[in-house]
Amino acid sequence: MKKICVVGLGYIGLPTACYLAKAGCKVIGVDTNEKIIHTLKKGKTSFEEPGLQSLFNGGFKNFEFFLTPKPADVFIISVPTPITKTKKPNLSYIKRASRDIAKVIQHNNLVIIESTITPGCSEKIVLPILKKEHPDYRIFLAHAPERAIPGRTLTEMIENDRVIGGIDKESTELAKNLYSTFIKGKIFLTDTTTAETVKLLENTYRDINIAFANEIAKHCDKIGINVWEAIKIANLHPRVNIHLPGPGVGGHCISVDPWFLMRKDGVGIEMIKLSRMINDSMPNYIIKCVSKMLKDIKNPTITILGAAYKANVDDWRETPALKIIDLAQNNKWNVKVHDPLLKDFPYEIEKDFKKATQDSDCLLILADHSFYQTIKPLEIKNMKNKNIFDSRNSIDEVKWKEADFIIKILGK
Ligand code: SAJ
Repeated sequence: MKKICVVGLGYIGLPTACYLAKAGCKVIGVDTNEKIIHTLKKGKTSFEEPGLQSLFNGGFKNFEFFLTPKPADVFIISVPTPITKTKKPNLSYIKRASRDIAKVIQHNNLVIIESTITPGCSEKIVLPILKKEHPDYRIFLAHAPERAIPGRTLTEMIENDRVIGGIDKESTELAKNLYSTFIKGKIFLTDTTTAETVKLLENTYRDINIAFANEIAKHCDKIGINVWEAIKIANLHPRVNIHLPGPGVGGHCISVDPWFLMRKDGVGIEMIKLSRMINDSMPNYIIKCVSKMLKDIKNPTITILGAAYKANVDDWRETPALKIIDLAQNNKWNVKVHDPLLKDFPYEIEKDFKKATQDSDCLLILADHSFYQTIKPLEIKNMKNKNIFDSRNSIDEVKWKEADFIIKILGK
């Protein structure tokens, strides 16, 4: 069996490494974060994802962990590709991983990039770095962007169709053979730049669609109709699929990837930019709506329910909750944050729901974790004023009304 070196053991690298270890490959897991390596060496996964710990246990004997890449047959790069403050793609992690791999790469090795990258990055940036030390080496290189959604990563990693684009036919075939060891979905083969672009199109499509939903939500608030019902009915049309409004788009992908599609000359980007702006401004809109509810309360206390970027994940990257907390504090509101899943959040997280509602004037649902469905509104007796704003249309309104809550739902 092959020896695979997975560089970057985050939300995609670790599950991919686990599937390969389970398939019998010898896996060298690499991460520059010592804490992650230490945790993994002890047999514990470094983040929560349904089913991940047991998958990891199953292949544990095939793993070795290091801070830098070691010689292998195949290298998989799954490091972050964030954006800078000025919204430019930050490829520094990709470049660093490529440089580290170049130090140990051997003739005929295959390198696969899973990270989301800019069109042209594989051929124009990664390949020259890999070949710099050994221009005579035959190096196979392919882009195989991940498509799994956090919360369902393990299932989607196997079942989703994949796109793989190599710099040549052999690279594409070699990457396909490796992924076929654990993927059940169809694998579409193409060139690297197309594969790079496809991944960006998928997330940009979703961002634009959500921006549309957010605009309709604001419109429905104005004209007094229910956006959730309107979208549900519109989506009954066989060729319509409008996404859902919310407090803004978070996560490490959808709020970031559209910026990777922007070209220097600005051609064809108007709609992408506008959608980013609309989604990024949703926290302001949410705060405006909550302000209306609290207009008669001096120095109110609000309790944010769910600060993760979406329901049932322990991930707060790019979460709109951060901006909402900032805006609320700028308004001189007292802010409490409750989240049953988050750890290491920049603001203090109250894990005890009862303490989180103590003396609060308003509950503000941002991430509709399943936990909140278990709350019995009649049992909440310690709030100063009973207001609830739901940005996800997740609550059972009858139950909250019974408990005398004043309810406002985004777009309803
Ligand atoms: N959101 C809405 N309305 C919706 C759907 C989502 O406001 O109708 C918000 C969410 O609350 C969240 C953000 O958008 O803040 C993103 O959440 P998501 O569930 O749409 O997507 P991610 O970021 O968790 O995962 C996406 C997925 N891409 C697509 O569905 C096209 C996943 O398949 C990709 O693998 C992942 O990005 C990635 O890594 O690129």
